[in-house]
Amino acid sequence: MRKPEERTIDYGVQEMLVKAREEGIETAFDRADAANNRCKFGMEGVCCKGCLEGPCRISLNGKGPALGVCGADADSIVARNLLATVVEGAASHAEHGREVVLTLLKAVRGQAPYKIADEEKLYSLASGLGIDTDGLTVNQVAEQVALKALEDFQKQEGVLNWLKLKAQDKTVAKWEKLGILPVNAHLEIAKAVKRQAMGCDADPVNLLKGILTVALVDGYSGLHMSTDLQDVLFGSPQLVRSEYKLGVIKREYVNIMVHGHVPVLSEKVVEWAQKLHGEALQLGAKGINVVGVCCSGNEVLMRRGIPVATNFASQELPIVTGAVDAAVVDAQCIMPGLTKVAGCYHTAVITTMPYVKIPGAIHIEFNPRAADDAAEKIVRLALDRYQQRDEARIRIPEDKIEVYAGFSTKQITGLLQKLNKERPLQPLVEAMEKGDIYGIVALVGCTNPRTKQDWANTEVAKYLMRNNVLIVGTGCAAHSLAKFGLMSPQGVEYCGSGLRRVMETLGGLVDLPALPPAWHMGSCVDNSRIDELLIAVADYLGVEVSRLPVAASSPETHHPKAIAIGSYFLTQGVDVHVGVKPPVGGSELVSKALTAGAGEYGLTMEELFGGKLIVEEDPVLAAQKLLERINRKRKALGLSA
Ligand code: XCC
Ligand code: SF4
Repeated sequence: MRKPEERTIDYGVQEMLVKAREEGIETAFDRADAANNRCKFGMEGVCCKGCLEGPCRISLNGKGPALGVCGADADSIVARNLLATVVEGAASHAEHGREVVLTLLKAVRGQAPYKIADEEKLYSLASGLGIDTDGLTVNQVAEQVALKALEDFQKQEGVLNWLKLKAQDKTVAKWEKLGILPVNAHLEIAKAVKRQAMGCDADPVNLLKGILTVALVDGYSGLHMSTDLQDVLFGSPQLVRSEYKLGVIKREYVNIMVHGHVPVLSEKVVEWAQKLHGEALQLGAKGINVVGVCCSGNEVLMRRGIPVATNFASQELPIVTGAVDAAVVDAQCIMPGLTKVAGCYHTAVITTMPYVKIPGAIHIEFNPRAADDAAEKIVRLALDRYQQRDEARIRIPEDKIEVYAGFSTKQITGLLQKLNKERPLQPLVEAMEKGDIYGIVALVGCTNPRTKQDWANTEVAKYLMRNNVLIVGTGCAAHSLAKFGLMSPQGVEYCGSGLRRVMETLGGLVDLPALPPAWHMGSCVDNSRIDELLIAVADYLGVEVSRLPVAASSPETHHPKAIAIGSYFLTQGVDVHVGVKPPVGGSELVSKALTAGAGEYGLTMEELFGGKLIVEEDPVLAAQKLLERINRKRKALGLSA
């Protein structure tokens, strides 16, 4: 059993791990320790459960079977398994996108209680999609945009509308040549599920191409579409101040934790928490306090400044404070363990989606049409549970910290316009050319109960910042950086002098001593914002994204979605680091295709697109490798090394 300080560097979480142990409550960290004897075949990706002739396992030392019963070898099995993983990630994100589309469509047809919040973004999407808006009302424009989005789940030929809308033309031409352009999200997902099934695609190179197609589905029908339409519905984020860590849970308030991903739910919970404020007062509480976890937390933080309690690995720990009255979830990254922990307290765990239920949870179905009804019920349930608290068992860590979030591309360009009205990217690009900003690294992805929570995420970021690399963060990795001060003006303490200077100048434009050197760009679907920023810089320089001195890093990965996002960045030629080994080691072909340099091994990602996968568990070595890659790209661009 690891000690609390070996499981996480977050003091509040450590304190709650001790409390959990005292009270005999098991958490994901305990289960990770107990499940220590991991299957080597699984870890290397050579276990196939594709049919009832198996499971088949390919020997790792050459002394056992080299083929499955059907004759599949390690290369096919590893490639198929990886495809299945990327499909899970892309399906999660594409379904997220589709839910948002349907919400928008119902809203503008008067069938769901949501309104358009960002007309400017709506019109820019409409124009990008080639919609003639002449004579149309705002709602009619939104309807046309939503229908264009729906086409990406229906059409039988052509290319995803959202890909054409968002990707760089030159890169699209590359994908076209390779034959990996996706037609429609559902079709590609179904095709991929079929091709990895028993007796279908066995050619590892062809399977890798299949992975790239699904990665593009993830990027466009998942990330970009979700962010775009969420901004239309709920507004594009602007700089916002808030707080992080378990100390944001307040003893005198009714506490509701929102967890999951799609803001269609969390936005309504926030709204109803405000509406029922008076009823909380009547119960003797000071109000209703909504706190976020994981990406739902990111969504309401970015747009509403709602504080964040914690990230993935420690999602059960807010409940251990004894002061969370309801935990409401939608989909993805919800540990079934939540209801076991909640069962030891008065906390109600509320599931909301018909296809995401957990034994022991209360199910209140949430759909856009009945959004107000459901959200009201959810908040009332929290009020009800508040009255059942056991005061004697409440202990809330005091630790909390200030953050600034809300870095949408709109926010960033708006800010830079204060320096250069006509060409806002000029100051940023100039700083990059001078080396004051040596490069940009997207610090993304998760935390993982098997590794020390927040440690690798923050170590990689700090090392890079010292070397003047600007960090842009999303997902649970952004939570890690926020929890440790890197997303506040104080974060400049960790910066090299160039980066520090730039952040101080930019901070001055918004009356802050400095801008945080790690920009919080949102949830995991908001990796689209990072993509958008990189494309804007690349277009400004007249090059492809693959040539920029930038990279992505996910030091504490766990979810298939993170693997899908990483694959998406690889298709654009961005180097991607992961700090947890993906299960591909059993196939030299697959691992080399991902990790070898151009010319080092047959056909590789680097050769095709210009970026590769870097697998490195040690955060310092990882940061050094990323710097070396950035250095190389700087030189190739003719910038000082
Ligand atoms: Fe899940 Fe988005 Fe990973 Fe966090 S970062 S653990 S995927 S919640 Ni998406
Ligand atoms: Fe074994 Fe082939 Fe069936 Fe996989 S698909 S379980 S390798 S027989």
